[in-house]
Amino acid sequence: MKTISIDEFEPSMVVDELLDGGGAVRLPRLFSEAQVATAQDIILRETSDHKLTGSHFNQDDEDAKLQRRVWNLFAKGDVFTDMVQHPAIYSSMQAFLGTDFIVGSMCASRTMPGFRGQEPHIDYPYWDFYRNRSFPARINASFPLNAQGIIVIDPFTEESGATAYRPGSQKQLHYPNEADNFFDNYERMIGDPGDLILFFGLTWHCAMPNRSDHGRTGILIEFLPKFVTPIEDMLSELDQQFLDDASPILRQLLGLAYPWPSAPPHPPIE
Ligand SMILES: O=C(O)CCC(=O)C(=O)O
Ligand SMILES: [Fe+2]
Repeated sequence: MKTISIDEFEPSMVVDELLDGGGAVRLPRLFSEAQVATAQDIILRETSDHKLTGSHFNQDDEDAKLQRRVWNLFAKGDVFTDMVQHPAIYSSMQAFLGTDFIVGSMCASRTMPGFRGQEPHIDYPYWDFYRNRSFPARINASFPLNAQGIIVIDPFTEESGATAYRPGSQKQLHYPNEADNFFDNYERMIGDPGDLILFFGLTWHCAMPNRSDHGRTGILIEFLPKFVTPIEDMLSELDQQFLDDASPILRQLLGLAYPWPSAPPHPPIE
């Protein structure tokens, strides 16, 4: 995976590597130890065994115990809204997805020791591309409808289950199947706490088994062009005060700068 230090970083490097290179880049130590520690505390609290015994949790759902999620991090603490607005994220996503790009989901994924790993897949809005007839004619991989960010919270190692991916697989729009033998040929997204990994969601990838003795937490962010519907309903959990206090960038990320659908007469475009 190409590593881009913050000193050499240019948005075009991210665009070129995601479209024409391996499909993924790492920006080391974008976030401070203090930010990582604050995020970790909140995620551990929200994914504790105690929380899992809540009435909404199905005790038989072994997978949910081993891959614990915290949805809608916008509603879980300022540290998450600060991190997602980092200038290196904002400028590279503007270059990759268009200036008015949005966030479709921001969640934490904490895989536990014993987690068996995910199936290789591609991400929303391509995530059901095995139903390719539900997509427009001649849709292709020449331009992106998604980027994924991972903020590394626990060390991403081979042992802990760092995300696996097939470099170059993003150049063809194809949902990975048995015949692709993903597990015969893949690389890992290895990273340290505070690193940011960005990848094009058309790159075949999956979380891998956690064979370590600790949880493996990453913050997963889905970025979309302005016109793709977010996968996660983030707004209904955010109160009016949050929205009133939100920066213009945060409002854009939440889709609030995009006026459609609207009741006619339609708003003018600035
Ligand atoms: O947690 C990971 O390593 C990847 C997760 C992922 O790809 C997903 O949930 O779509
Ligand atoms: Fe994924």
